[in-house]
Formats: sequence, structure tokens, C-alpha cells
Amino acid sequence: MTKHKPLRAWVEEWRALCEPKAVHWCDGSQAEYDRLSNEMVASGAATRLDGARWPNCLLFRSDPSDVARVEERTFICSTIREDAGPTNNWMEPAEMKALMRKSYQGCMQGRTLYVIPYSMGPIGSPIANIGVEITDSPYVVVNMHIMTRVGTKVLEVLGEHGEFVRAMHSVGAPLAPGQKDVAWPCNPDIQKKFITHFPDTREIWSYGSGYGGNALLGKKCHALRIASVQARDEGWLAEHMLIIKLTNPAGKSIYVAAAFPSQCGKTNFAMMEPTLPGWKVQTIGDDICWMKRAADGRWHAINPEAGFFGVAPGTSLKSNPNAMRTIQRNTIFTNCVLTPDNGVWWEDLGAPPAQGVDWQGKEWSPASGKKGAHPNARFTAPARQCPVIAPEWEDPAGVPISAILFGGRRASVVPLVTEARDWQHGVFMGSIMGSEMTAAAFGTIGVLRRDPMAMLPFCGYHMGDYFAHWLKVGRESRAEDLPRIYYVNWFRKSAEGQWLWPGFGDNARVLKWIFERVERGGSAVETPIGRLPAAGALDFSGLDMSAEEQAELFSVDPAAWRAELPGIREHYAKLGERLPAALREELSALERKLQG
Ligand code: GTP
Ligand code: SPV
Ligand code: MN
Repeated sequence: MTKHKPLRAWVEEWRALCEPKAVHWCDGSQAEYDRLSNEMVASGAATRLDGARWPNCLLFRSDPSDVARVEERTFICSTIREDAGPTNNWMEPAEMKALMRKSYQGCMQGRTLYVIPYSMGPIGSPIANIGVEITDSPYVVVNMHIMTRVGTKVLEVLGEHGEFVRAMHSVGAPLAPGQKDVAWPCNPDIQKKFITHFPDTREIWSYGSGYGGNALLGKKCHALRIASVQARDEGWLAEHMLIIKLTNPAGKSIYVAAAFPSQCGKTNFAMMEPTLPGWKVQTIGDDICWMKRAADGRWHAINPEAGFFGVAPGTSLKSNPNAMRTIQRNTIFTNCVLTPDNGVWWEDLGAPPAQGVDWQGKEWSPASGKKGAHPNARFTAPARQCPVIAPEWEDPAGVPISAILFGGRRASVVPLVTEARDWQHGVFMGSIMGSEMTAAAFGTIGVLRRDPMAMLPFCGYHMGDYFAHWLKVGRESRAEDLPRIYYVNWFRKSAEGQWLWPGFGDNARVLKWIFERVERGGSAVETPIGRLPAAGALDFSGLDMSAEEQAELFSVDPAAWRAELPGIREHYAKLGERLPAALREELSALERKLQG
């Protein structure tokens, strides 16, 4: 155990309220992982996959009510309401705590309370940040083992007085004496679920869900919602971004970060196999990026996570071979199809099994016409298993970022790639980005929503202040130290509804142009929305695309952009007084340019 008195007192407080049958302090060891895995297999909560083909892999099936993040039950309980802003749900902190304490009362009866000391970032790194999660879910414990650095070493760094983020989680399903547990305990009533953040006191209280970002509290709750507030206070950036190392055929490398909303291609991009000969992409992170200004003046990024919690459907040897190689062993699968030979399958993996068990535990065959895996089915896999992980991925000093990409799913209007004229213009691009919604959260799939910097569901404070913080970062850096900013769109469709762009490994063509721009080469043309590759500047070699198709990818239709303006104005109007004037001016400048 630990000599950290406030930590022990905090755990004791929750033990008394939640009334678990036992308390276990996690040491992060393989033995602990194996014991919990075996217990969950024995209880029927998990299925062990075939040991020869899927060594040390488990499959879980969640409750059908608990399959994704629940944004309408996610709260930012800042002391002052205005600080949460119009894009977050808010409740007065004391009121929320009183309400949630009622739910937590006795909520762990019949279960074990696990204490998970974790580090976001390499243990002991000056950029890393420590949290402690309390949970009654052994599924959460084994996932946290993979996604973060867990255990005794973290307690050592914490010492007797170290600061930590307090992260409290319960599935909200107490067991009466003798009551048999279900495979996926949770509170199926959505109105009873709460994913609550108290940014001013660096606390997270989560109740009722066991799935992903709702329950693995180091990820979205800590590394984005709480960390974005820490970053605002301390002058750095906590972002929903992948990080890659990009190397050209001459062996020169740059580092690139990219913010795409949930299920918009970060994991795929982070592990890409470029189709351009000689170019190399290596992974630093696939979901979250913490960026700080280093002594050299440049912005250095670390991946605070230690694993990937990736979308399974669509992942295949064809689309993402490096992900497939990463998930062959020591991986947790959730809501995939179980095949008759104890393997896993999901849509677009390849030839389906003749029959199997679907994500709801029912007999299933592809002939049924129904999806076997849930669209938000996921794998949890150690990052170190990725065959293209960059050697410096755990460098405590981080890697200097040369370019930041923003992008979402836009079937029309937005061209393949646009370069910002300067930092402020880039912040404007990020602030107006929109994306058609996916299955990563409950909501209406396909509907366009503005998701600034891919942070709409993850910003722990007022979005207007968040934009102001980005602008401040720009003002306080020399222009040559700042990453260049790009707006990309892999998802443009033809009038017939076909993808205009092959995507995946061919996205390296866009990276090549960006590399050349960063190196002060690569020609561009000015347009009302920013700079686009000049004719011939984007490498289409070996791609079977007509000149018309290429032109369509880059078309900037002033009428279509003018039609965007009311939506952008509405989006800005919602942010009210705290929207920085500089962005309003950027919008006016865009309007003027589109009229010309
Ligand atoms: P989260 O983990 O939810 O944050 O998602 P993510 O941003 O990591 O997305 P991911 O890489 O898992 O991709 C999500 C979906 O987008 C998958 O179905 C992919 O097949 C698809 N996708 C990824 N990259 C591309 C691309 O370049 N073009 C097209 N058309 N689809 C893509
Ligand atoms: C996302 O939704 O952006 C994810 C999955 O990365 S979750 O961890 O569930 O938030
Ligand atoms: Mn994500």
C-alpha cells in the first residue's frame, strides 16, 4: 500500500460509501492481469480465444444498452456555470455530488473495489500526469493495464504528497447476497448513467456504464477533459490527436499530429503503410496528444496512453495491416463476433465465418443480413506490439511537431487538403470543422455537426475560451516554432455517392505535399479558403484517376462555401461573448473572399 495519506483517506471514503466486499490495490503485474482474466473467464464474463491463433486474447460482450460514450450524460461541473460553456452539460458541483452520492451508496455490494494507480505518459516523465481510478469492474482493470501504466511504480512516483487526478467509477450494479452476476454489469437505464467531471478539483465521477471512454477514466475523462483544463491553466495543449513520425525517401523525418473526430480515421492514419515508394510512417500515438513548448521553443508532443482502444469493424489486413499485427496477442476484444473456432470476426475483416455468435451473444450467420459485430466494437491492445511503433514513442521529452492536421467526414464542399495561411487562420479552420456523425457516441449517424478540433465531446471548459487558448499559444511562440496547420478531408464523395479518394495508405500523398511545404518546397495556390496544392504538386503517380476526378477533389465551390456560412455563424453565435474577436474577423474575411 501507500504512505500517501490523502490517497488512503480518499479510498477509505469511497469504500465506506460503496460498501464493497473487498478492496484490492492494483500492482500492475502480469500475475494480476492473468488472475483477473481467469476469474472473468470462469464467471462467464469473458471468452478466452484460441490460444494458438489468438494467444492471451479475451472477448467480452457488453450489455446492449452500454455500447458507446453517452454524451448527453456527460457533465462538466465547473464551479462557475459559464466556465463549462454552451457545448457542455453542467450542474452545480455540490448538487451533482449530492445526487451521485445517492447512486454510489452501497453500489459495490457483493463486488471488489479495485484501486488503480496509473500514469498518463511514461512513469516519472515531467510531462506525465498521475491519476488513481477506483472501480468495481475487473474489465476496467485489465483494460487500464493495457491503456495506461499501472501499479506500484506509480505509487512510488506519487510519494507521500504527490498530486493526482481522482477518478471514481462504478458500473452501478450491486449484488444482493447470493445474487448471480451477469456477464456485463451496468445500469441499463441511460438516465441513471453519469460521466461527470469536476475540473476545478481535478475529479471524475462516473456511474452506470462499463464501456470505453465512460469507464476507462484515464482516456477521455482524464487525458482530455481534465487535462484540457490543466493545459489551459499551465499553457500547454491536450488534444484529441494521433501523432506520427513521417520519413521521406532521403531519410529525413518530421512529426505530425492530426485531430479527426471519433471514428474518422486516427488509428488508421497513425499506422498507415504509405503507397508511395520510400516513404515511411511510424506510430507515436493514435488518439490523444499532449503538447508542450520545450526549451528549444518548439511544441513537443507525447502520447499519454500505452495502448490502443481501436474500432474493430473495417480493420483488416487490407485497410490496416499494422493494426491487425498489433492485435494478434494480449488483446481484449469487445462486441465482436465469436467464430466457431474461437476466433473473432467483424464486418469487412474478410471472408465471414459460416456462422458464429454475434455481439449480443446470439447465434448468427452472415445470411441473416444483420451485422455480427457492433459498429463501435473495439480492440484494446498494447502499443508496444505495433510493428511500426516509433522507437521514440516513449521518449519523456516528446517529439517536436511540424504540422497539425484537422479533418472530418464531409461528403461535399471540403477539399482533400487546404493549408492555413498562418496560425490564426489554422485555428479558424479547426474551430469551424464539421463532421458527419458516427457510431462512437449515441446520436444520429450521418448528421453534420460542428466538432471544433475534434474536441466537442472532450473539451473540459468553455469552447470560446478554448479557442482563445489556441490563439494565445500562437501569440506566445515564434512563427517558425509553430506547427503549420492543414484541413484535410478523405471522405469527399462524387455525385454518384462514391468515395473520390482512396484514402488509407494513399493519404501519404497528402503527407508528402505537407512534408514538402514544411521544408519550404511544394507549390501552392491561394483560394478564398486557404492554400491548395498547385497543379501537379500532389503526387498522383500510380493512381488510376482521371484529370476530372483529381480536379473534383480540389474544387472550391464558392456557392457551396457560401451555403456553409449560416451554419458556421450559428455555431459561433452559440459560443456568445467568449468567442475571440480574431475568429469573428476570420469569418468576415472568408465571407468577403467568397463574394469576390
Ligand atoms: P476513435 O477511436 O473513435 O477516436 O476513431 P479513429 O479516429 O481512430 O478512427 P479509425 O481509424 O478507427 O477509423 C474509423 C473508420 O474510418 C473505419 O471504419 C475506417 O475504415 C474508416 N477510415 C479510416 N481512414 C479512412 C480513409 O482514409 N478513407 C475512408 N474512406 N475511410 C477511412
Ligand atoms: C472516441 O470515441 O473518440 C474513442 C473511443 O476513442 S472512447 O474511448 O470510448 O471514447
Ligand atoms: Mn478517439
